[in-house]
Amino acid sequence: MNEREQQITNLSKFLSLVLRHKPATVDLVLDQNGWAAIDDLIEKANRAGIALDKELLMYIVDNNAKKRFAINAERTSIRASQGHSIDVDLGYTNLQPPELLYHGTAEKFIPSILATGLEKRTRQHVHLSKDIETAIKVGQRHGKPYVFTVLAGQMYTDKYAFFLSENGVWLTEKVPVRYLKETRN
Ligand code: HQG
Repeated sequence: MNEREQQITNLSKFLSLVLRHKPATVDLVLDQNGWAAIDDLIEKANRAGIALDKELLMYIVDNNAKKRFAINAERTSIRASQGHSIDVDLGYTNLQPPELLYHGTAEKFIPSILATGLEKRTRQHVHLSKDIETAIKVGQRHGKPYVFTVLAGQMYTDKYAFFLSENGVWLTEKVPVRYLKETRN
């Protein structure tokens, strides 16, 4: 990674931190839907010694591989599209998911997951991927990856709510063990 790429990665992590988990680290306040005013965010970041301007911010939003951040229509506010630990209302509507979704985790979590099902832990939702490759990448963040197949269509029939984040991640409240299956390619 060159210096510019490292700077972009660090800033992207900073944005995830303040827009998903800890806005107070730079004195930022998010509204109830998770939005921060862009000018305010930049000013507070600068005050905390973080070099950020509007051009750089927009570059990160547009070029982020996972499209983690969304900008409002007026281009005045920014929020994270998913991944929050703080309580925000993202306003997504309940949507019928594909028949199968995937959850990438680490092998070490399998016994616990098979005991209690998938729980959202520190986040606002359990995160599910639409394909196995993405799920493997998510799981790798935690250790040796393992992918559960989630019977999402069946869950939806059984009245579990599903939401699709603006960046293509499926979200739900929890996944009981009976909807988890071994993944077969
Ligand atoms: C595990 C990234 C034991 C769960 C990704 C996961 C995603 C359990 C971990 C997004 C469990 C939580 C979210 C149980 C769940 N017993 N372990 N009963 N239930 N777990 O990071 O899904 O790069 O909060 O399997 O791409 O890994 O940040 O959730 O391993 O979309 O944009 O508890 O974060 O996106 O870990 O990742 P996380 P996640 P970003």
